[in-house]
Amino acid sequence: MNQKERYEDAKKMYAALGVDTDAVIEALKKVPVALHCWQGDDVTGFDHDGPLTGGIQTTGDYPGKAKTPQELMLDMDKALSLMPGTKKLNLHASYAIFEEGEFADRDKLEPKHFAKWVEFAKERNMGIDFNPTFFSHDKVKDGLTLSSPDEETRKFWIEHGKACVRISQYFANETGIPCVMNIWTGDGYKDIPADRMGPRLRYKDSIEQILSEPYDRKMVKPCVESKVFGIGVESYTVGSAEFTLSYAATHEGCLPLMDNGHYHPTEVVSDKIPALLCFYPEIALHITRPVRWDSDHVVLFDDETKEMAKEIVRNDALGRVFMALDYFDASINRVSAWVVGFRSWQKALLNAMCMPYGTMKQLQDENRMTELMVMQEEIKTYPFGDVWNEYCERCGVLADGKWFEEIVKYEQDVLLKR
Ligand code: RNT
Ligand code: ZN
Repeated sequence: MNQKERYEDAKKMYAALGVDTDAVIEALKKVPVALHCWQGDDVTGFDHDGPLTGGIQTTGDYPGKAKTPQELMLDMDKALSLMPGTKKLNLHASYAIFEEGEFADRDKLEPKHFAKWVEFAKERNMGIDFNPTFFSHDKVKDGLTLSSPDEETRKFWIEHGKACVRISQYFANETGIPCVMNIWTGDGYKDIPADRMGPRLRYKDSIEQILSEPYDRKMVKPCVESKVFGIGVESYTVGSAEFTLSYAATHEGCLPLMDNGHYHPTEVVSDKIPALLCFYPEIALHITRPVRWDSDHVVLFDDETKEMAKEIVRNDALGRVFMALDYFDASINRVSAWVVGFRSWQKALLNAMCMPYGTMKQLQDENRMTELMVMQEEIKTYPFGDVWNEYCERCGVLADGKWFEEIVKYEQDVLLKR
């Protein structure tokens, strides 16, 4: 059987469950997922020479890392060509592109420093998401930024945040697509603090000041990302889960952002998604793979990834959840890391969309839990791979088993020559 025939067979099997795979494929094509620029260069960026700080780390020294905006864009283009679906670009402020001899510190960043990214995104019909960069900078004082007791330090970072609101508005205006602006800081303490509330009150005030900068609520979507701990900030993080959820709940227009690497290892974000959807009109996600801790491994098509996608799809929330990938692995081919992660999340969404939720919910509500278990187990061995291959083909990208040859070639021709 060739791929078309296999797809036709699969389509019939899903149709018997009441799932229209053609409609699913068309629907998924339109769902935007943000691709993070920082996988391409180990979260280095272009505005500083110092190390990566803020409690996050990359490990590995695989050859071919992008060192200039041109290289990063070239690599990203290669990756994009191997990913099905609608892509959005996710940038950090540290990826500002300066002219020869020009420099602007984080508090002085302007839209013009991102004009080349806008051009890149527009040529590829992509929207842009944005992140102020509150790390890897000499004005991070004693590990603190927006929560610093030093008013000059705090002011600098508030000004950075405000500059980023203006840049986010510029991205939204230029692309015509809403810009999600995510606030995350690594602020915290390695050892036991004496005051856990003071830093949080300052953080709250700082975010309020940043978001007092005018912006169009429909086009710029500010979020606050929580975290349980980071390297060097093991005892206390200012932006904890309770802090960010409460902030978002009490500040209209601000979304909570959950990164599935930022919770205790037995907590699952898949269960938190429907809880938040009961209260928030919109939420945001950073999709990653935490291995024992917030290790930011490449996203795979694994159980929790599938569950997260299911919660978004079966609650009819694809239009309410802003999805972005967030991981960085320097130990493997970085372009491949981008592609595997993006394709895995696409697979998870497609898989979630191929489930007969109406029937399954009914079984649950009628307490027919035995049948529900049997059905959920049997769907696992349905011919999902044939639907996935068809989806890739209809998106004009190479199927599994084919795309990796392109990576090998690109590594030989481009990456190893750097
Ligand atoms: C860090 C957070 C944050 C960063 C990016 C680079 O733990 O997840 O989102 O990964 O901003
Ligand atoms: Zn994150």
